[in-house]
Amino acid sequence: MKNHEEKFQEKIDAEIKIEAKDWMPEKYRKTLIRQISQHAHSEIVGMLPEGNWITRAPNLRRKIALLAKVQDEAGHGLYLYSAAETLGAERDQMFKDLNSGKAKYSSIFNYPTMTWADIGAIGWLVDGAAIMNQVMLTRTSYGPYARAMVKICKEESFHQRQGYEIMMTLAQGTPEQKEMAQDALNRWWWPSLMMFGPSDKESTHSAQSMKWKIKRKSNDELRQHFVDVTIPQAEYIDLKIPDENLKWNEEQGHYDFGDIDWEEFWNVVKGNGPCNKARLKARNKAYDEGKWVRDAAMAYADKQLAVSS
Ligand code: BYC
Repeated sequence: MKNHEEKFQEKIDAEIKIEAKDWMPEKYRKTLIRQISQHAHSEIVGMLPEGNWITRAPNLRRKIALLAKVQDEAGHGLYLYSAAETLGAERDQMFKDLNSGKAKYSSIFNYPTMTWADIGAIGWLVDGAAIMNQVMLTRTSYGPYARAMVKICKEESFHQRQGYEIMMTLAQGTPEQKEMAQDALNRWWWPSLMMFGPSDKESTHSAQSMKWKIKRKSNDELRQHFVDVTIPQAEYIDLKIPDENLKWNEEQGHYDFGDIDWEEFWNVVKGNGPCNKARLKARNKAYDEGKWVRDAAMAYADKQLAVSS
């Protein structure tokens, strides 16, 4: 007789989605809660560097697009927190773990947005990297996560284009504007490559997550794909990728690229990046100031329950 674990793996291998009420190994549940909540936190913290520029967007069209993008990110966070809740995670606990610094979120959001061109670079590179990873997640084995990713990916595509269009406009503008775009690319390129996580041989969770089809492509595979599609985009707008070792590898049909500074990556992940403390401070402030809204929503829900029972 097959045990639960064997039957579960058979379902995964047969590409049958796992749903909230299905039996699942405890470690599968925990891995998903970890990844989905980190993903949700990334969306919410990711609103901060861009939110910083809403009041300073150069014109009304840019302001409207940026406002919409940041609102989309709040929505993505909400779908993802909801997906994590289907696995038994408590939303308030997830917030507390983020606010205390216990939970992780993407390293990329610990870098500052210094100029308007950074908003272009974030859309182009950060959302571009996110899409690469998230398109794979539309086929992840856990149904509620996969379905949330479908809508998120559609919106991310718009985000990526709005960023690339900002970069294109600046790159075709005055020499100062072009320099601003190049400077933003210089600062965001390497942190964007770090978004995909440690190299496959250093990745602790990849082997099990690939077996369970939570992840369908490895960190290095996705990073390589991102490099290969992004280089022609940089060439098209005449900007230079800040990597002296970038070279087309005819034999393997991809670009070889330079070494990533993993020390910087782990330093940022451990809380010592340029903006980690400011990000957590902003999240804690928002949480504390939003208490009255949560209390009011709970009081209203209790009242509705009392009326209906
Ligand atoms: N930053 O074994 P590994 C967005 C951690 S936001 C920080 O390879 P895994 C957007 C990892 O958590 C999109 N930590 O892990 C929003 C693990 O630590 P723990 C964000 C990182 O999970 C606003 C350890 O390193 N996307 O789109 O198999 C504006 C070992 O790593 C990072 C997602 O979250 C990192 N970059 O693979 C614009 C996608 N990388 O948990 C855009 C969903 C690794 O053992 N997540 N770590 O303490 C994933 O696909 C995977 O979790 C990862 C990592 C590929 C990120």
